[in-house]
Amino acid sequence: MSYIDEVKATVVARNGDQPEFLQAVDEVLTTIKPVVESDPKYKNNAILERITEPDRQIIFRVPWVDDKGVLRVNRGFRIQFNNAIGPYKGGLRLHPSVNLSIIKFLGFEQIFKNSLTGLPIGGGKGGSDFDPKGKSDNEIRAFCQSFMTELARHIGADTDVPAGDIGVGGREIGFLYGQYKRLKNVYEGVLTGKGLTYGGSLARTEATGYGLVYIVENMLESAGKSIKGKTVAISGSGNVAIYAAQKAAALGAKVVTMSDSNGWIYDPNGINLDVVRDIKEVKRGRIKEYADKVKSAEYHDSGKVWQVKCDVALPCATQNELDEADAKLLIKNKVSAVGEGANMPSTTEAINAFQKAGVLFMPAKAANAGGVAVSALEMSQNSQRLAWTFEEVDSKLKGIMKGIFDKASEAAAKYSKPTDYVAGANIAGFLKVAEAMIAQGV
Ligand code: NDP
Ligand code: 2IT
Repeated sequence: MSYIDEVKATVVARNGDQPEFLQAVDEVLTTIKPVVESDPKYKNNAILERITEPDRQIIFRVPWVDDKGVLRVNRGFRIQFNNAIGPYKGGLRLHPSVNLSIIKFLGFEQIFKNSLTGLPIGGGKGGSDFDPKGKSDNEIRAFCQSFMTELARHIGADTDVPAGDIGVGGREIGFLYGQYKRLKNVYEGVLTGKGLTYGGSLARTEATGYGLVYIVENMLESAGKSIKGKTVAISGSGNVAIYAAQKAAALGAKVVTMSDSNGWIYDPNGINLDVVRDIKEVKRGRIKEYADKVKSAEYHDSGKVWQVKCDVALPCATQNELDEADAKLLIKNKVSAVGEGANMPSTTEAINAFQKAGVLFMPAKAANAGGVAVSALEMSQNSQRLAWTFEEVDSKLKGIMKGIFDKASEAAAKYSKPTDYVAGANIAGFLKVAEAMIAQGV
């Protein structure tokens, strides 16, 4: 049995009940094979055994009191996966589907994504099965304070720096930060995605969506194309989806779809983002309301956005939201590029279908790295006690996305096919972390 297959078997035996984690590990180990087999040092240093086992897995009880005075209990997680190249860094997800498998897959992906940014950040992720939908501000605050009461002992500006993910935005980061400060009496950059009045960075809100469009544009340009004039299908209507749509429209594309977990909208005239932002960012409502307000739009509560004909598809909602049947439909409708704004939104079979059909495909680790990259820039600003302008941060983000595109392209050309950005991103991300692990001993 090859070294890779041995490690895969061990990971399956240890984590058989964690399908999302196994899916993420399988993709990385399969694609980095040419590198791992090119030098015995990876096996001799047990790099694959070590990189697939988190440094630390913290699971804790989160008790809080709801508005009716009823005591509720959720489960909290923080997975500190790998800190070879910097403090653990990665978001917190609040969604009822959260479990150990989901947080471990996200933490594992984060190791390679963070490495690709070129910035000194390790991989981590956390969250809870708490459902923020329909909760009052008071309940959100009660939950966040209780969650941080336990989390605070495990994190720190030089140890582990959480941020947002699904269900965690500016409001939640504020409550979490306030509680950390109260417990520790330290004013430090322990979280990113903070408000601009207390250490947040300009352009962090926009960063993931903007970065996604920047790297998709890099990929299209390398094939002699551009996003200008293209029809774009986006799923989701949260932080990543909204700012991907904004940047795509600014570059001359027409975004025709968005969605949430209840349904999706199609607006052949191009989505009016002011309306979406009012529904989602201000009123915390449902995407259905868009069709009540904009007459050219249709609302569907079954099917998916991928049935709409488009040139560019940007899945920006959640894992495994785009399966093989969706990929085949997109291919039939002549999609030319796919960029993953969400983490692992395409199933393995969907990725294989896109690659086989010659669709340009930019995987999540590279495509959505702009968010964590600007989080790392927020950490730099906090350490310097300075704040950079929007233009400064945005131009750094553009440079970082181009750097990621170049690294993924070079590794793809060297070890696989020039446009195999899946292998390219995994290999380029892996090489830096593995080098650092070997240098630091066991
Ligand atoms: P938000 O909470 O702002 O938005 C999430 C969106 O996805 C909502 O429209 C939500 O709909 C939809 N969604 C979430 N879960 C599901 C589900 N199980 N089924 C269908 N729709 C769902 O999160 P973000 O925009 O921040 O995150 C979106 C994706 O991007 C995630 O995969 C996240 O990990 C990834 N990401 C986020 C980064 C960031 O900086 N925020 C950085 C890199 C990646 P509904 O409201 O109905 O739940
Ligand atoms: O998946 C991700 O990269 C994020 N949710 C952002 C993490 C961060 O630390 O900004």
